[in-house]
Amino acid sequence: MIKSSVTVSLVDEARGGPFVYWDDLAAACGKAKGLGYDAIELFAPGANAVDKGELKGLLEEHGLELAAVGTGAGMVIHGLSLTSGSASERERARGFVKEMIDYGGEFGASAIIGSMQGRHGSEVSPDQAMGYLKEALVDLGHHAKAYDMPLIYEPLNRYETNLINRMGDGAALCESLGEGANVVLLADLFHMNIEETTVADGVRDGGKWIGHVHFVDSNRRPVGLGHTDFGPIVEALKDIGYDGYASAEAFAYPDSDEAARLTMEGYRRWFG
Ligand SMILES: [Mn+2]
Repeated sequence: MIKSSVTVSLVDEARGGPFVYWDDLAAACGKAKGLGYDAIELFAPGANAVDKGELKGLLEEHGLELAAVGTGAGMVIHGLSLTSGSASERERARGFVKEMIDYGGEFGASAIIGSMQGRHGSEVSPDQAMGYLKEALVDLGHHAKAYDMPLIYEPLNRYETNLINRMGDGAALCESLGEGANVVLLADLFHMNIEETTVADGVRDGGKWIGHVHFVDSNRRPVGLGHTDFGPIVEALKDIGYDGYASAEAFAYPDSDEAARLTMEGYRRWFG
């Protein structure tokens, strides 16, 4: 059974980014529950941004799960990257992610490596960057084992990383790390619309490694407001036996409430 989730951002520096609800966690939880969501996905400035007791109370009050926690604040606030040319910066990046793994872990939520993967460039060759990325994923996936939750790695489109852009390459990366590495893939339908031959083919290429889905239309607007053909994608997700979250990582377009409502409408249409 694929479950529904909606993103909540508390990160000022990410203003205008692809998150449905903003700023007010308590209000977002109330609205998510009102629309029938199973969970929220939290994008926070760091592991100390929201008191764990407060989050626990809100989730319990509304009968919501925590689907996952983002780690991109390490990049957008602190400029950290797991593939930086500086060893100390790579170490700080891992430290930031470990704190987020520890934070989410207590709620049974995985941490997501998206923008924190960084990119290769003048100081770091493609081979070096892939080496740093693999080392980091193994270390962080191992760290996540304490919570019996996998680490989620997200291939991004070419404008956001030059490391891994396609699900097939992501699956090969996971294969190379091995099952024991405790790393799964995030299938973000927006990135895939740019990079894959078809999004459905990309889902099949990711196959058993897919552990999380960002459920969004072709233009990063809520499901139904772009040109994505969801039928074949949903069929592919069923074929691979996917049973994680379909999480709304979409612009608050035309506004947060409508984006959340439209995504839930899409979720019910495609997965209900
Ligand atoms: Mn995403």
